[in-house]
Amino acid sequence: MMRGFVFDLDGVLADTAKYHYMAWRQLSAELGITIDEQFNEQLKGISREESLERILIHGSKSEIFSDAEKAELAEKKNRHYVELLAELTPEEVLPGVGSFLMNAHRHEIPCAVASASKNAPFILTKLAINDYFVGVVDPATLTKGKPDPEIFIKAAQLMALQPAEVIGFEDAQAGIDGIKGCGMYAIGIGDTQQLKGADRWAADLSELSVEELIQL
Ligand code: B16
Ligand code: MG
Repeated sequence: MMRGFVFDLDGVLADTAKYHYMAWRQLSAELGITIDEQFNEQLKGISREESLERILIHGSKSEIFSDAEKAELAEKKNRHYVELLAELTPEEVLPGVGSFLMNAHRHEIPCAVASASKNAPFILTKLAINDYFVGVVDPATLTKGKPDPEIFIKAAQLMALQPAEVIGFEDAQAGIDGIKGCGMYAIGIGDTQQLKGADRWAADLSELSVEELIQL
């Protein structure tokens, strides 16, 4: 039996990826670097600092900036991202999220969040789904980001469960790799054609049943 669920945020609970993309595109344009949606795919699930590094390498500008300047650039992107998040409302949860979380609660299945985003607590509060989670892993406490399984192992610990008792939901390849890396059951969410190694795939949570999943 499965005893707990761990959710990625961006792309699984809410479509915040579009705001990340808008904020990165604005910063990139200011730096004279062009990024498109296809490039943006490889930023999903990746930390803010690592995302900036990938953009700078893409624009052959990684060597130009000092570490302090890179920290300031990452901060600038975040200021713009947080401005965009101000408009976020509970209606922007992805399809099926509300009823799935309610069902999990009804069955007393604990849920946790394993997001690379340092803005996760703020976003969960804006979406009004904060109370459904026993915990949110703080990405600042991690020694390695996704695809390392550390964040998912910590999420299982927050629920006092073994990874093998937990189902993980992810929209990014780095996340699926992290989930499988600690022996959890992985469900790929979204336009999942490209997600390799998941145990199962769904367009969104509305296609999945809590009652069926806990029997796995
Ligand atoms: P922040 P997830 C990730 O969220 C995003 O997919 C990724 O694009 C972003 O860079 C990362 O969070 C860090 O976010 O800048 O808000 O700390 O998919 O792991 O929920
Ligand atoms: Mg994601």
